[in-house]
Amino acid sequence: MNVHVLVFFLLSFGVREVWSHDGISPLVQSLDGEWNLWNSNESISLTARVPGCVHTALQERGFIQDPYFRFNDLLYEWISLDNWTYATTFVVSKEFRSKRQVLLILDGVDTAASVWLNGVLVGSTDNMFCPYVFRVQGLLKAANNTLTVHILSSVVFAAQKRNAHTAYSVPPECPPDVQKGQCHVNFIRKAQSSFSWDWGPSFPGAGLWKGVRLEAFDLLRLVHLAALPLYDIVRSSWSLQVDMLVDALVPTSAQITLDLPELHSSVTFLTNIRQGPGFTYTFTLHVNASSNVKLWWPNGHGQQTSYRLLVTARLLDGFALLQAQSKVYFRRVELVQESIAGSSGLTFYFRINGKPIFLKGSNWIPAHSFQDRVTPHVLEDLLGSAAEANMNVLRVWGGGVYEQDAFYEACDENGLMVWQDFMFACAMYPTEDDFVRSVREEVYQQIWRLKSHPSIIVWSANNENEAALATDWFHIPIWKRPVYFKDYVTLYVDNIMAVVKQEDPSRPFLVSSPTNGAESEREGYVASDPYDPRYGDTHFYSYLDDCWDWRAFPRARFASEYGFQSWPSLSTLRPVSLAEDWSMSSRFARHRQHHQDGNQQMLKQAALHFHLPNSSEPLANFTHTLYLTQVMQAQCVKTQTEFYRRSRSELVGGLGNTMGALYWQLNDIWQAPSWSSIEFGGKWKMLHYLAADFFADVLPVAFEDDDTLLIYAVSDLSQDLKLRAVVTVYAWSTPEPLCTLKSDLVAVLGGSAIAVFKGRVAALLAECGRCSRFSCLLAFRLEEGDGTQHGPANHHFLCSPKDALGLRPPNITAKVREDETGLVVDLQASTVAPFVWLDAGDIPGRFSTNGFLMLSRNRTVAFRAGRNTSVTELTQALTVTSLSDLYSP
Ligand code: BMA
Repeated sequence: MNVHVLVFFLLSFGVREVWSHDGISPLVQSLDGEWNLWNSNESISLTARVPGCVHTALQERGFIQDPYFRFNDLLYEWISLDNWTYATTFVVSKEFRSKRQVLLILDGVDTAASVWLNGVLVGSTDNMFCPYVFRVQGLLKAANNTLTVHILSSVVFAAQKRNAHTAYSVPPECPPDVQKGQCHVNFIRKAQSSFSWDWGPSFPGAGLWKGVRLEAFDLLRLVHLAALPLYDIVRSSWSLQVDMLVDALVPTSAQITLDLPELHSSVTFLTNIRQGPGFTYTFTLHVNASSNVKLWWPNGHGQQTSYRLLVTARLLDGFALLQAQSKVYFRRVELVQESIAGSSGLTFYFRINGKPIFLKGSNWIPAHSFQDRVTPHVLEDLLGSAAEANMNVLRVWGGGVYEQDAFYEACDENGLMVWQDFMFACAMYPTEDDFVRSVREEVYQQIWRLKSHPSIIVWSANNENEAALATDWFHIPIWKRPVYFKDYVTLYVDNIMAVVKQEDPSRPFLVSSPTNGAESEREGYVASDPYDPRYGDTHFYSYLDDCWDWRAFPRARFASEYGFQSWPSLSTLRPVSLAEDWSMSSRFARHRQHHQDGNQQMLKQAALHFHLPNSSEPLANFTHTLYLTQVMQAQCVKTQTEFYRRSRSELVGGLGNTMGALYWQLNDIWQAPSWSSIEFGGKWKMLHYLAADFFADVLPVAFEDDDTLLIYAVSDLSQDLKLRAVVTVYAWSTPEPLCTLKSDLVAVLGGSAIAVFKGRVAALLAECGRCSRFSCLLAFRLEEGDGTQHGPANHHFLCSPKDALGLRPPNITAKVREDETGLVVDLQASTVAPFVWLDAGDIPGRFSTNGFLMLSRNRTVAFRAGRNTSVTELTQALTVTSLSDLYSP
């Protein structure tokens, strides 16, 4: 080697900036920006942003309206049936072309495409989740270089692949009609929900959804830098495993130095870098024993301290080859599956830094059909909302996309653990060589991109495919089943698991969700009943059983999916609808509902406890119905989540020791009814406000067992407390309490749930004088001996609100004013008001509390606006609804 080349890289978790040091070393030329775009017969030709997609370009240039408006998903089906070509022209400097190697890198192509540089086919793509790197040295000229990407219709491509698969069918062929989607999405490595889902439209997008660039270098390129923290239990010491993936043009001897300046730890290795594009190197840096390593903790359990890792590589004579920097965190993760005394199953819980953690959170789906619209603001808002609601985990569900780097960075910083699925959902998949090869590359690339993130605590290979196979969703005749079982093991075990274990042994791996975990593995990776509550995680949905009755729920070890639908508010629907759409019987209301019988199920579930709205005024009737679906959803998910949380320390008939509650689903992809707790656009539904309470560190939970009322104290704290329940009886007819009872103080150990109050309902009511199940309700809270309250106040209805005696319209008045904290709303009510709901219309923002039971005549609620607003504007926009407002006398 005769050239002393200075190669400088700055790396920070996948977001890589590279700069030229002296004009001769690795050069990067971004090809992002404005490209030309046309369809197959060139009847449409326009300019389009890269990164971006065809739909966004067409909308920005006025060829189409908002794809989300009314029925446009149907109207614009032609876009995904056509082929599209992206092209750009660019100059390349002499210096750039003189480098020994030049790479053309496309970080994300959606999906099946051929890539041409100056008329030469440089390669093809078939996987949205893989970056593509082509070696193009020699193909570039000084000016007028043209890069052309021909993208095939994903719908047509998937159908071709399906038709070529003649030996046996790979179900499902098509989504159910109610989803109005496209067929054969399991044959294309693309966001599976883009062909439609039960909460989302069919927009099989096309485009260059991530960046495009050229990189030129003479000697070597650092493709990936990853760091994994390792803990030595015997010595109680930390070290860092540093993995590097290097593309080297010539063999090189180098000195690699790893440095953690804040921890006064550093080490240098002499290593031989081999020639080739994909060799990996692993080094270990022991952290100085005298340094105090601060750990990464989940939200609610501690800080998320990060450190800087500096990596330099030098030639033996001291010249710098490479310099990189990365954020690193220290945390341990274990998935504990052990036998339990008194149960035939196994535990299933996560231990972080040695501490068992109850996982509280939700499931994440793609935040938009068109990923270029998922801006940093959208991510911050959604992830901030999750953390604010006291969540500590999100599951990145397997029917969407591996999220962008900014998503995982924000999760690291917010202490949000990530259960990361691989992108396979609700289907069988082919296992032909080319498909498996592409999947292996996808898994490899994603693992390397993501493995440094402490937030990711588990890899999970698919969503519900074990269950689909075991419980025969697709009606596969018995004699044909062995093929599908074999394919299942081939894809998820022999390939995906094999790559994961090779590239990242630092985390637990699950083959599916739901799964029985270790028990599924024992049964050959497909358990006879993957929903068995004694093992692993469980998904549970039941829309018509009474959700106020906790007996309806499985006492699972870990509930990773459960939920109920609701409608978003009118302010969210308004921009994509017309006044004629605003009724439950409209074509629009039916069109946006992608779950079979979803609208009826919501009303039936609501009708179990509430009268349905009866306003003769159609718009009021519609908005009241939207509101009521949110009340129903919030109450159902609250009841179910409280059941899981109070089950953490208990075994009943061998079931329980529940250690996770992730409801389905956090966010929305468009404006439609769904299971989400946050509407498209970021507005919190009632459920999300309630989640902030039912996920609180310390939570009082009440339930009835026969006629006995029990109040549990649930604590996720580390320290022990002594708490008692304070129960107050109210009549529906008046906000003045009738009487208050206090239990004895009970020791509530950190990380446990325990009964603090137990008493017969009849006796409790009798003590309060003239009170019945129908005329009274209970409010309760937890306090220490000195009266200090822990956790939020909670309440328990003794009858359905539809049967409540004395519940009258509360005539709530609201007055907006400004104080030193910002805008606040003073509420006044004449009587008890359930489910008080403040809606700021189009003004983005959050109330300090919402959807609450108002048990006093006055209450002040703060409003944190998402943009500049005023007392006048909020006064005009604000509506306040409570349950009694739904019913005209
Ligand atoms: C589960 C999820 C999703 C689906 C949801 C609601 O099955 O994994 O596939 O959207 O339920 O039906």
